[in-house]
This record gives sequence, C-alpha cells and structure tokens, in this order.
Amino acid sequence: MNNNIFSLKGRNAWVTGAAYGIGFAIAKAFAEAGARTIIFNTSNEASMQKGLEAYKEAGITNVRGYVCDVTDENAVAALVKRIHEEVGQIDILVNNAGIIKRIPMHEMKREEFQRVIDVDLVGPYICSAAVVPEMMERREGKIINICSMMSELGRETVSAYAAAKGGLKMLTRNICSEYGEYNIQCNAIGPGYIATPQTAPLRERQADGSRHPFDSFICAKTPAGRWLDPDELAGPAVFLASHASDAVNGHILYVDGGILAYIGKQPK
Ligand code: NAP
Ligand code: GCO
Repeated sequence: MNNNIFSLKGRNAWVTGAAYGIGFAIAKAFAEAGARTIIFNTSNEASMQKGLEAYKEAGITNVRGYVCDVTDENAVAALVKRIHEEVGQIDILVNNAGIIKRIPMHEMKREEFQRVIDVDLVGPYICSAAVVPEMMERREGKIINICSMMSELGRETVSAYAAAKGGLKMLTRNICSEYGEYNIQCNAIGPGYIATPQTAPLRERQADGSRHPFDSFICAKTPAGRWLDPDELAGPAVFLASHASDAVNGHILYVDGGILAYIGKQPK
C-alpha cells in the first residue's frame, strides 16, 4: 500500500482549542504527517502563549496561534479572513474546542446549560460554516468534529454536554449529507476517557491517597482497563484528515478502548 495516502504534505490545518489536551495532540500529529501550517485558536491570550510554547518544545515551528472564541461569529469570520491573508487556504478544520460543566440538570442554570451548547455545538457550526464556502469552491475539504462517549451515552451531571455532543454527531452527518457532493468529508472522532485537563478532576487522588472512585469506574468500564492518552488519537485524526479517508463520510470513529462494546467488568 502507498503510505503517502496518509500524508498531509502541503495542507493547512486549523484545529480549534489546540493549546493543550486532545487538540494539541491532533495538531502535533498533523505536523508530523507533513502539514504545511498548523493554525490553532484559544479563548484567551494566556492559553495561546502557553500553546505556542508547547509547540516550540515539541519542535513544531510551522504554527500560528490566534485568540478567538469559537462562539463569537464575528471573531471567527475575522479569524478566517486573517488566516487566508497570513497563511492561505484552510484544507482541514478540526472542531475540537470544548467545555464541560458537571452539574445536576435540576441545579443547572439556564445560562450554564446554554454556554456548553454554545461552545460544544454552536461553535462547530460557526467554524464549519465559515470554511465550507472555500472548500466548496475548491471542491475539496476535511472537517473533523470531536464528539464523545456522551454522543451515545448519558450519565449523571452532564446533560448539557451530552445534548451538545449528541447534536454534534448529527451535525457531522448533516454536513456530510449537505456537502458530500462538493468532495467535502465531514467525520467525527468520539474519544473515550482521555487523560487531559478536562478530565483531571475525575482522576484526582483522594485525601487518603486512594484513587478517585470515577477513575476506578472508568477503568472497569474500559476493556483496555485504563485511561487513554491524547496521543492515541493521532492515527485516527491523520486518517480522517488525509486522502486515505476520501470515501469515508458522516462517520463517527469511536476511539474509546472498547467502552461502547462492553457491559463493564463483572464484580468479583
Ligand atoms: P481541555 O483539555 O479542556 O482543552 C480544551 C481546549 O478548548 C482548550 O485549548 C481551550 O482553550 C479550548 N476552548 C475552550 N473553550 C473555547 C472557546 N470558547 N473558544 C476557543 N477555544 C476554547 O479538553 P480536552 O479534554 O483536550 O478536550 C478537547 C475536546 O475533546 C473537547 O471538545 C472535549 O469535549 C472532547 N472530548 C474530551 C474527552 C476527554 O476524555 N478528555 C473525551 C471525549 C471528547 P482555552 O484554554 O483558551 O479555553
Ligand atoms: C465526564 C467526562 C466525559 C469525557 C468524554 C467522554 O465528565 O463524563 O468529562 O464527558 O470528557 O467526553 O468521551
């Protein structure tokens, strides 16, 4: 097989919220697969500077960082214009930026629920809508949405997140349906439980040094028996960004160590 089908040589990739965590791991993988320029944005300047440092440390120099909240339509439009002027066309978009609020639904304020929907679902719509016209014109483009276990499953305290990630699954299928004829592929990655700042509170050691109950719970729910590392999303992300996946569209690729296939570890 020709390994070049996985190459991203000459292509510009915009990964939202890629200063650290999953976005950073995906952007790093794109750079390693030959992408011409990595573009990332964060919600604030401090994060952006921290991201630039992290790329430098990883030896990645072809990177541009911008401050842009993905929920701000005008800011996203201005950013896309700036990217065109400073970098060129956007070949690949990864809608990675996301937040979670773990609050029981009946205690959650409407504004809190709305903010999660805005960042995790409306943000991907805004960013996708901003890049689709140029992709239609070129008749080529890749959009990758970062979904979740919560695109399929519910659990206590994450109603807004699950509603947003379930919606993002259907947005993925709809972008595929609407723009597939323009040779635009829109797929999603549904990560399992990944060790990043977002999930750090679920892995904190207890005062007595024992593991967080949620930490043990996730290991028992995962056939792999462990949390996954952000770098384990590299291969699937490069696949979905490259020509290797040109016939894959509207697909949700779960990278979950087997969680969705498993009923959970039986009690001893
Ligand atoms: P993370 O460590 O919290 O990183 C989130 C990133 O999103 C940060 O770079 C953050 O930048 C950025 N961001 C948040 N709000 C933003 C906004 N309004 N505008 C622009 N950037 C914004 O999270 P992660 O665990 O890497 O998760 C990344 C994505 O994967 C999210 O969509 C998450 O829901 C999803 N996911 C995570 C897991 C997991 O187990 N970790 C599993 C499945 C799916 P700032 O610092 O500037 O806010
Ligand atoms: C939670 C977690 C999850 C993960 C991930 C699972 O509180 O249950 O934060 O939602 O981050 O999205 O795939």
